[in-house]
Amino acid sequence: MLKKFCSIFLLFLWIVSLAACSPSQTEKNKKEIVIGFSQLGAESTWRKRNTKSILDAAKKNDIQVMYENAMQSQENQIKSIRSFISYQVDLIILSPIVETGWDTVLKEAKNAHIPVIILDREVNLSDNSLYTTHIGSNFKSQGIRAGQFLLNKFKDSSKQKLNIIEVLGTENSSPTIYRQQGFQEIISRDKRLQIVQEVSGDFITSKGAEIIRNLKNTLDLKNIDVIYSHNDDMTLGIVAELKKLNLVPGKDIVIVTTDAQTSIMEMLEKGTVNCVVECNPNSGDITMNVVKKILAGKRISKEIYMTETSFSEFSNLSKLPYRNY
Ligand code: GZL
Repeated sequence: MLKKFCSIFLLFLWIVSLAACSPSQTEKNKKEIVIGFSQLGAESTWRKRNTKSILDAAKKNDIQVMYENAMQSQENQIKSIRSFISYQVDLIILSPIVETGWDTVLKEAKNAHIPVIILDREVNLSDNSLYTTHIGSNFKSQGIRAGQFLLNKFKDSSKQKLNIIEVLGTENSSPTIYRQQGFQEIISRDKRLQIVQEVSGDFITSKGAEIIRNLKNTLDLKNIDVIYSHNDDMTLGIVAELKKLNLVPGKDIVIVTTDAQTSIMEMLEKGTVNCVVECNPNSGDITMNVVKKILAGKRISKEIYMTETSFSEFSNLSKLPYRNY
């Protein structure tokens, strides 16, 4: 009797030990998610933070990422998307350098039954069913915030004309298109605010500096009241060049900039820039949650906006919240 009990007990222990070390059926069924991520480049501090946010969040969620840096080339992005399709990834994340030229390749992704998330910048398509959702900023509201600061800044000014230089980002990209649209809509409410130059700096520090070097030959920068820059990296170049010309940024020329990277927030604290409109690059966690929801067949809204605000010389400069990049 005892012998029989021992053998049954040993058999029971053996079965339990097997179950404990072998993966459960549900774990085996849990297929690893593989996504293709076409990032437009590494042109700015903002972009590098955005890429890190995505890759860190994917790792945290055990999601495999085929990451491709297109180095500012739409052609490279299209090639990457085609390689993701041939690899049969579960989902594609596209951060498009410009708004147009995506219909054909996104049709190929749709025909391959691969869902697409548009990250950060937007796309302009003939058929919006070619992507599941856009996760990014409301760029027009960023331009509006920049313009509203100037309306407030100069509301009591006795000047009859206020000359503005607008330094644009990458042409045909949605941040450039809609920041410009929002800004110009708002400043048109005060006829004294006049844009005297619009120049593209492609979101790059060196081009921001080059713009000032070129403009000083055609404009008397002492007559410029405001520079509105579409991103902080260009502003770093602009500020450095103004100082070489013995112009005091933030005093001689009001500086309004976009992104809110730490180096610029420190400039706001010192009065070197006057207004910082935030553009939030930290979309990794929200994006991975959306990836899992899409692959679980859940409904997703077409537009998911990042939370962001703006800071200025009118903020409590002793308590500025620093962003993590
Ligand atoms: C905006 C993003 C822009 C940033 C720049 O969401 O696409 O591109 O404002 C970046 O810093 O280069």
